[in-house]
Amino acid sequence: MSLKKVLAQIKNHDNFLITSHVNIEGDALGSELAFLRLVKALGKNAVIVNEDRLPYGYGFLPGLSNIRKYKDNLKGIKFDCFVVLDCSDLKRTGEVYRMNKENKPVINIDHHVCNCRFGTFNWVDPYASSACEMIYELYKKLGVKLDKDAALFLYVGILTDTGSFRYSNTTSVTHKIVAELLSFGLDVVEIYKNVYGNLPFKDMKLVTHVLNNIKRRHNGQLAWFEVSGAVLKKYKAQYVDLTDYVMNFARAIKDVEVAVLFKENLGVKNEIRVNFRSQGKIDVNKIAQGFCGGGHKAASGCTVQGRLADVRSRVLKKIDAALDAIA
Ligand SMILES: [Mn+2]
Repeated sequence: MSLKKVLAQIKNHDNFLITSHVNIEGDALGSELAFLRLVKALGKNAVIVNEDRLPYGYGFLPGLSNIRKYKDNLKGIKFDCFVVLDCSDLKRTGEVYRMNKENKPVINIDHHVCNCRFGTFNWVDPYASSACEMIYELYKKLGVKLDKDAALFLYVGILTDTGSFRYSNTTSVTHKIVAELLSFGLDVVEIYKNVYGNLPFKDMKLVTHVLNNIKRRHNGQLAWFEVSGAVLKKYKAQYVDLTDYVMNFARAIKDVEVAVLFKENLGVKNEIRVNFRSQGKIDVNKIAQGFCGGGHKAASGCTVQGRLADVRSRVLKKIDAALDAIA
């Protein structure tokens, strides 16, 4: 069993480099910090290296000084095991995977359906709500006691990946785990305020601009938004991921089955990030895979080369066809 092998690898190594995916968010960050705390409790060394800077809303988490940015001076980091969390593909770590020049064993712990099993040791559980739910299991299996900080990290990951416990990945197991985490005295009001109530005002202006230009097609079953590079520049928004904000509004509209956000990449010409959300009838993991992306049945994404209008038309046609197929 892959979990057993992962447990053995954790026991057998002493120095871990931990990373996750680009566009880092709650589950990636929470699982990294919780994994780091876990191995430190076992008397081992660990450091987290991420491609991106910390997103808004997570500055309140303890232990952030354990996180280094890939662009920073990383000399002196030694590791004998490379741990990738909440990440479907090694290339989704950005450039961080390049640090494993000496081909140290790679542990891959993830819950994405589309995970490509890139690790030397893979533990992939698509039924877990979040990577954090899997890290919780590691604590139990390794006999490491949770404390308030570990509970906080795990809670943040589960909270964000389940859309605050309202997506279909929320199970009785999820709630049982969360019940235990809350017993450490977590302040759910304060956590929610930090994660979801911290958007800079100019970013909210961008959100309202994007919402204002929402479009629908397919008898209102398909809603979509787009954010051009020009609009991003105009609003000088700092927050990189508007997806959850605009998608929540799209999903609130009667009859909407699928919502899509197209965003021009400011850094790379003719590269479009596409994010999908589904109410359940359409498997958007499959749609994203058609464009070399992936994720979950109800939430996925891909990066497509091409001009915004061309990419948009190609992607929307695929969703039209999927909606036709269930009609
Ligand atoms: Mn996740």
